[in-house]
Amino acid sequence: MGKLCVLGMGYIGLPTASMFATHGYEVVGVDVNRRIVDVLSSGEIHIEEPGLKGVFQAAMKSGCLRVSLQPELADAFIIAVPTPFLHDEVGVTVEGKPYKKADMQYVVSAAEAVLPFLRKGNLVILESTSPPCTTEGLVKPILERSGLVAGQDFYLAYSPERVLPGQILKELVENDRVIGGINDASSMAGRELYAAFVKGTIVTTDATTAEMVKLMENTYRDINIAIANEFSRLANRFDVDIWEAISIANRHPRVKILNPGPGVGGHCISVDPWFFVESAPDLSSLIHTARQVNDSQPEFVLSIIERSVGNMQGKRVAVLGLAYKPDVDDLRESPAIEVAKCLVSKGAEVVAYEPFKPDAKFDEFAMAESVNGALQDADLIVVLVGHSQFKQLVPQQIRAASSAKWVFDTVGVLRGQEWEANGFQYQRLNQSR
Ligand code: SAJ
Repeated sequence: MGKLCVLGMGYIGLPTASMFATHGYEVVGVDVNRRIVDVLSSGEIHIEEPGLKGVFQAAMKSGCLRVSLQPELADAFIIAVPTPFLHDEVGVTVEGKPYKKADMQYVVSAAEAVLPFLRKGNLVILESTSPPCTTEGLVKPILERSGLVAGQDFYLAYSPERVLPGQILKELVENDRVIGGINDASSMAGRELYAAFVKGTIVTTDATTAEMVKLMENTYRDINIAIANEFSRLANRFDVDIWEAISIANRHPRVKILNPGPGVGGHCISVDPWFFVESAPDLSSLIHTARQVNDSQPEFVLSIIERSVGNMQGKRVAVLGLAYKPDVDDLRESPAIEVAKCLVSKGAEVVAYEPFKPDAKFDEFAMAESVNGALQDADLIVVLVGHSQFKQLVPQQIRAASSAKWVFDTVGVLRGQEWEANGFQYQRLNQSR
């Protein structure tokens, strides 16, 4: 056991720091955001994740976890900062197709923050999802500015986080863990560290393979969701209920089509495939196309709504759900927000309700504090996230609270017949009859 600095107190860094602290390590959780450091220091957490508060508070109470704006001397450093894409800079392929580029500034500044505290024998792990060759090509040269040689004087490895938001604590422990060292000694040092709490198999490889593995996992899922979304458009063209078609196709023993929806959001799957496209645009046309399909799904949802409702000008829309997926509070890259903005751009008046982030603010549309607040005077209801709470909506009660004519269920969570029995025109995504 020893002392650990975890840089980045977000969705990955905070649970990781808490787990190490409850498994015998002295941990300093570092974040550059003073508000986050203040909230954590007061014993509260700034993100919603089942079970996280309990583990974090146990770690703080035990005295093994502290939070700070600065790293300090330690045995190991884990970098778990965001790698979003640049919002105001795009690349263009030789065929003229635009692609998004990774914003590596947080990884660079985290590595630079470690630099003054790096000592012989230390271990540095990068967990942030990154384009191939980041550990060798970006992080290693920064750390070697210390005069120490990576792999010889200190250990360096890439170990991707692979946990599913909503199940982070369980998956941190149970998932297999990949450690990609820049040499064998670095992989071994990484394996020893994570063995503190990982019950899954710890697989060692080299750093660039580990980076590719992470990107391949999320890209694979993105492409599979893209084909589900494309099937939904085809089903719409051929007047087929996509949900029925998928459930029948999935009876084939080797077919498992995922769910179509309003698009792909979150900080991972909608971002990571771009790292391949950016690194090798000439080799990534399938990946690129899947991204474009998923990114344009909000417009498809809008077209479905317009087909039933007609001109959206002046229509009052109750939008239920803004998070990027069910039962999480994360709004990053959420397609639901894109759908809401598309509706506004067509002249609709949108009032949105997001139970996990009721205080979120948007320039384009208003937020309600409850389902009923959003429903007031609505002409149509659009369900954009399959939150458990929305599955429990009782159409009789909604009828009493609202004179809305249409209900669009883009995530297939409502029982359509009950809504129809209560006088709503109910439509699931793509269901055209
Ligand atoms: N989605 C669909 N249809 C589906 C499944 C998902 O439209 O059938 C949408 C969701 O609504 C959401 C998006 O895709 O908008 C992504 O959701 P997700 O649950 O598939 O994945 P994430 O982004 O929450 O977490 C993923 C996971 N990766 C894989 O499953 C390969 C997780 O294990 C990673 O650790 C995480 O990315 C990450 O941090 O990279």
